Amino acid sequence: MKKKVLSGAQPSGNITIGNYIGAIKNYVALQDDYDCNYMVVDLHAITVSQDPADLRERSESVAAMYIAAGVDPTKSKIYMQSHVPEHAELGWIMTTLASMGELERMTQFKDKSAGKETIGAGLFVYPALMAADILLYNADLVPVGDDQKQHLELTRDLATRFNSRYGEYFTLPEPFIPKVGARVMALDDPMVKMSKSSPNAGSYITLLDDPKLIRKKISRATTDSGGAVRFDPAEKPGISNLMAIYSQFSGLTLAEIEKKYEGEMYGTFKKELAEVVVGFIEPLQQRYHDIRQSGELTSILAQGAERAREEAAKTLKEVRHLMGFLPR
Ligand code: AQP
Repeated sequence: MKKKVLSGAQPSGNITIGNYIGAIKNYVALQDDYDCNYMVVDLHAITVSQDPADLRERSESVAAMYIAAGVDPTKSKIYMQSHVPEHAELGWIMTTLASMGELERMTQFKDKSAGKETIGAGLFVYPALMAADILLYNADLVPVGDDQKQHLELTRDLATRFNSRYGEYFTLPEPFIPKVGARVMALDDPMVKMSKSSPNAGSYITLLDDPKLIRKKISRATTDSGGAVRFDPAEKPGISNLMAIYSQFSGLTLAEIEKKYEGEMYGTFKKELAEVVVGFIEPLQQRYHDIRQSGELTSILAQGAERAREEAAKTLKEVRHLMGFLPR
């Protein structure tokens, strides 16, 4: 039997090159060898307020983007998290296993709640729902960016806690994080992660950005003092971030990029980086629009959810039994 993979992205904005490099590229790479579930995690997205019309549009957009990026719905299950209600039920169970202290230590919660007057309880318990997403299918591997590593560790802790209280049941999942581009940084501030919901559109590149806009955003990206194109995240975080992006879209190693741009100025490097990114994104956007216009998305999502639900329902039945719930 194939090992299992689970991952997802929130429909909280348009998919960025950070989401693609950190996670979605690996969704595609793993789908031939693993039994893969790729969700659009709409229940996660509502942990911050979402306009209903935007949520609907982005949900379809993220699903279409998975396919445009190369996720094959005949191999992988693509579905909406909310179409498999077992996620919410196991999410509640995981919430009861998590402690306040553990959840308070989550850096993503700290970042997202910083400076806010009101903080939704959903944002606080989000990592318990993420643990449920993964454990519901006993996933072995979770392709994610570096920002999700801490949530993965919590998932393993919650699984271990469940197993020791109720009997060995859950598989402890491993994160699958790219070596280069694990945390793509914001274009305007290389000390901050690139995020699709950032209020500053100049900080990110989305896979739906117009080529002209991509060129402009890259030309304005923050670089460091000293002109050499050299990978040194501590001393030269701006150019190092751009080099990681170049590497992921061109297939060149960081050393090859350094060699190629030896003696060149940042300007030349940035111009060519923009063409590398645009060269990848233009055909992807064509595929994306074809999928949106084909009208096939609804049935792809329905089939994905149906296949996922079979397995999810089985897990939940066993979990309820182990915990002492009366059979239905
Ligand atoms: N900057 C990034 N570099 C590398 N990987 C990243 N990921 C996110 N940002 C980067 C990875 O993309 C996947 C989907 O992310 P998500 O939608 O579940 O939520 P997120 O991690 O909170 O991503 P964003 O873009 O920052 O969304 P918002 O703005 O809504 O919070 C995950 O695997 C993530 O690691």
